[in-house]
Amino acid sequence: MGFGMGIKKGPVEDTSKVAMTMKAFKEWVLRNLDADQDGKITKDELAEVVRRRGEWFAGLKARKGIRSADSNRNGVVDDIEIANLAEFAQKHLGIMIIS
Ligand SMILES: [Ca+2]
Ligand SMILES: [Ca+2]
Repeated sequence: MGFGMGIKKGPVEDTSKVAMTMKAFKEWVLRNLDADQDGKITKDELAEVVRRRGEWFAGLKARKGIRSADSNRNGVVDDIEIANLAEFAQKHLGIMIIS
């Protein structure tokens, strides 16, 4: 077992990737990212979870993540857009989506 999964900066609590299905991922997002439980993920909610993982530039990364996932351009990731966060989650949240 080595460190072949990419370079991590800063204090990282858990470097292992958690594998989950897309369905489980959506539930995870709503449970862990949606702090105010309104079914939408805002930039601040996304930034908070990135920050908690010890990544730098959490706000910046969150803004980029929201922008790429926000298909209907209303500034937040809606329930139906959560699947679009999969790539972000694999990059920044240590999650691996399996189908
Ligand atoms: Ca929310
Ligand atoms: Ca949206």
